[in-house]
Amino acid sequence: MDAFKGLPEAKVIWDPSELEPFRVDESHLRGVQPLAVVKPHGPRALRELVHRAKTEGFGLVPRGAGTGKAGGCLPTERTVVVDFSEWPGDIQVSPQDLCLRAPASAPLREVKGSAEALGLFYPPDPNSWESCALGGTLATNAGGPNACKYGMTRHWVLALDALLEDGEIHTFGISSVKANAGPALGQLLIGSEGIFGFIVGATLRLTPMPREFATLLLPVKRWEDLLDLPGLLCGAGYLPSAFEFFDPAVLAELRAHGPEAARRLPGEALAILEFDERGCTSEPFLEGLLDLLGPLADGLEIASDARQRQGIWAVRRLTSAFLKERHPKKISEDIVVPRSRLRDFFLGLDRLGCPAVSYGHLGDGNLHVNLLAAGETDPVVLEHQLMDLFRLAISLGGTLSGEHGIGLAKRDAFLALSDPAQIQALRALKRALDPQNIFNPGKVI
Ligand code: 2HG
Ligand code: ZN
Repeated sequence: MDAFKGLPEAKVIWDPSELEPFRVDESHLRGVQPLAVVKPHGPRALRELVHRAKTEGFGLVPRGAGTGKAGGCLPTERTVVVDFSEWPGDIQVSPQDLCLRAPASAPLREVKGSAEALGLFYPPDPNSWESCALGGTLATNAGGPNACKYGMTRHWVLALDALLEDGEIHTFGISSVKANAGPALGQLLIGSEGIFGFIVGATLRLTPMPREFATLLLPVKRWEDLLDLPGLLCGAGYLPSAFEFFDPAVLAELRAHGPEAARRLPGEALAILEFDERGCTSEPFLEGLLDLLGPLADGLEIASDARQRQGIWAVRRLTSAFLKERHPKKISEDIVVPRSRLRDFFLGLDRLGCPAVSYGHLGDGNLHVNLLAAGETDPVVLEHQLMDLFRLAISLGGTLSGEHGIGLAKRDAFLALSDPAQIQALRALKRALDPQNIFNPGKVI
């Protein structure tokens, strides 16, 4: 491939058999074969790639660790995958500035670990946190259980280094929470899935590491009883750092076929609640909580040590992979509704007759609604089921993606269901920032 000959500071892969792994991520989709995969090792490679993309007319698709759930890093027609796994740079923590600098290639696990080693906390915790790369979490604005209290990735970014269409890396933001000189352009790049430019590094905000955890298993007999709880707790000043749930179908499947630890899970449905503020294991705190829960507190179990806490989280963390293994062709969505509309959402889902099972982040209304039989469903029927699901979430003041993003998987639905003025504005931005449409073409908008 002439277009890639003599590319400086880069490793280039174009042997078709070696390109195969780059056609998949953690979504149910498969990309086309890319022209090549380039692993840049420095800014010269990116400058040259942008130049060649413009002159030879191919697109550039960014890739982190390939753990995305919406197909954002999958190659489309006439594209080159830019794999940032070998992008250079170290993780540097500044306790004085309560921040951390890291390259896009840094594994999120190491980012969180470097902060923790100095008693500091970087909260974003997508389910893939042990295998994903920081760059991917920035491009997709990743979430996770802790978003319930701490917010999303975008709430923890102070500054960004990003490749723009001039082929250069530019920095947006500074190492302080206060930076108000004009609109925050860096925020536009976070969660944009690489359509405006590629994030190559970031300065992240940190906070002191919580040291006390109250981790609770809350089994219920009637699963609807869980649905008002997130709102009730928040309204009463109890903000959990995580509030996860399994509906009866998911819990039954975990119990019947899951690992040993899952077989002991109690209840017809189950919530995992965690608090992490100082004093959350004290009697007054827990008594207040029990009062609030009333009769629901009857089966409550409190993890008594770190091992038990880890055991509970291990089951929650494997749920996605476990269901995928049992239902390889399932489709998993990640709609959101405001906490106060959770009951209305599940009533609506029943009314639609949607054959779905659910688990996920009840505390912030972000639900992983799974269509287990998607593979055996007539594609036209499936399409209707998904659109009905998205419409229901939107009609309740929610949205079609809480944390996984749009990518390829939800592009059509996003275009069909969004305010046309918003899509027009996004397209105008795309034209302004990437007039030749070289950055992740065919994604999101
Ligand atoms: C989780 O919360 C992840 O487990 C994955 O966001 C959910 O597979 C899924 O849909
Ligand atoms: Zn999730």
